[in-house]
Amino acid sequence: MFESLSDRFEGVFTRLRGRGRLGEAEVDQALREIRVALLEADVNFVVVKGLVARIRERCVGAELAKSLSPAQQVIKIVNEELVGILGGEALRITYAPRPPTVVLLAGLQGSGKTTAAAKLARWFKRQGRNPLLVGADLQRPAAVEQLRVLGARAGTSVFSEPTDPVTVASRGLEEARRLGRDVVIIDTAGRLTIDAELMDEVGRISEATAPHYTFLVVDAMIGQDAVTTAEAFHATLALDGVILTKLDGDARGGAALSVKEVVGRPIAFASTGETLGDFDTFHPERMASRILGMGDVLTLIEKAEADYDQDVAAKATTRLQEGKFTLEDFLEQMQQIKKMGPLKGIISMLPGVPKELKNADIDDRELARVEAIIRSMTPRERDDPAVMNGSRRLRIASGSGSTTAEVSQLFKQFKEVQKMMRSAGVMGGGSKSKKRAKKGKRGR
Ligand SMILES: Nc1nc2c(ncn2[C@@H]2O[C@H](COP(=O)(O)OP(=O)(O)O)[C@@H](O)[C@H]2O)c(=O)[nH]1
Ligand SMILES: [Mg+2]
Repeated sequence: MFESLSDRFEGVFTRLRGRGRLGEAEVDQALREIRVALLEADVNFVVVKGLVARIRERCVGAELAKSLSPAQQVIKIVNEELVGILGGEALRITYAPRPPTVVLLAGLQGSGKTTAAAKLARWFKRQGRNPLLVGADLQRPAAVEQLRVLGARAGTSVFSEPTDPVTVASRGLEEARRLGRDVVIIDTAGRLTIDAELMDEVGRISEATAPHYTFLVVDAMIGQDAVTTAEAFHATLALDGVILTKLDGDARGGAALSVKEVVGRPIAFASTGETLGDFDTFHPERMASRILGMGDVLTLIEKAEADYDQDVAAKATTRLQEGKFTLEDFLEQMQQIKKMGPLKGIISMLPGVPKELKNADIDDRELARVEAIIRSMTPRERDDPAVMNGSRRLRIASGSGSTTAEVSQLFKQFKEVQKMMRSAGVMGGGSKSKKRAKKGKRGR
């Protein structure tokens, strides 16, 4: 998703950086390239036209700040405008004073409604809520069963009955009140294309349940059609937002960049995979910086904050500063990183990482191998690699199922890391007095 667009932007910005001052001709050239890149990414052409016009106006206008280089200024402006068309700020869910808060999902068949319903249930649970799923797709017998399976995975029960969709939805609300559930998520039937019958059914469900949030579930892969679909549903349902699914696919991304601008409703949630956890509120500013190749640093920081044990981190920092960072600490750090998910996912979010590395086959087993080697060492060996010798190496190698060469390699790499940290001034490599002087300054 967005890869080709990112590549194009990167090219534009690299060329801009190569120039000192930017005259109108350079800006024009860059804007032409940006326009083509957006159209190729399948962004609605009305959206492209407006966007490029606004960027031009601001680039040519008087707002160029002195502190930034011309290229930086263009990037900044493009970034801000991208954030704008993506919806500005992330949507905040507010809860009905009198529960339950009702969420209605609508959309075409296969757009990902049922999956999104279960993902939403999981998401609400993580917000401390207690949702109930309602299966109002009675078109196919398997639809409710699918919701039950996914609901069970999210740890949420499902209400449904073989009556009719409107009755199921209304009864679902009653059931939620009876059970004391504070959120109700209604999954509805879809069709392959928009038709009157579908609109009528979902319209009547909406009337009967008066949802607080009506979300249209849109498959990002359908590109331009996303906009027409959204317009049609919005006409009947007064949407509150869009849930964009399958952002993990190789879609060109145009849908994401068009929906808000054309329909006037924000993207509320984004779904990025088949498992229930691949789902979160949509953050325009993060998406924009990802498109501009700045990496999704914010997401990474949040992930790190959620998964990283602050005490372990603080301890590691102290150990580094004291110059005592050992293989034992290294192992602890590795455990922390592992909690954040597969390495490939983490690397893909980092800015400035070369494409070759992002696409490289990063093997988490490599991490596991390093871990096995460290685990086969005695505490003394972990603390002071200087005690290592041939027989110890042999013992560690056979204990961890690796070769002595791999064991030596690990020690070599660890020494490199230590050296790097020392030269970067992280580790206390300097004399004691210097360190004390520094501490004194910090203290006072
Ligand atoms: N890769 C990927 N697949 C998804 C995503 N969301 C849904 N799917 C898949 O898309 C298919 C249709 O989803 P479903 O929820 O049944 O769509 P519905 O007909 O709108 O209820 C299923 O195979 C889902 O597993 C997503 O974000 N990423
Ligand atoms: Mg479904």
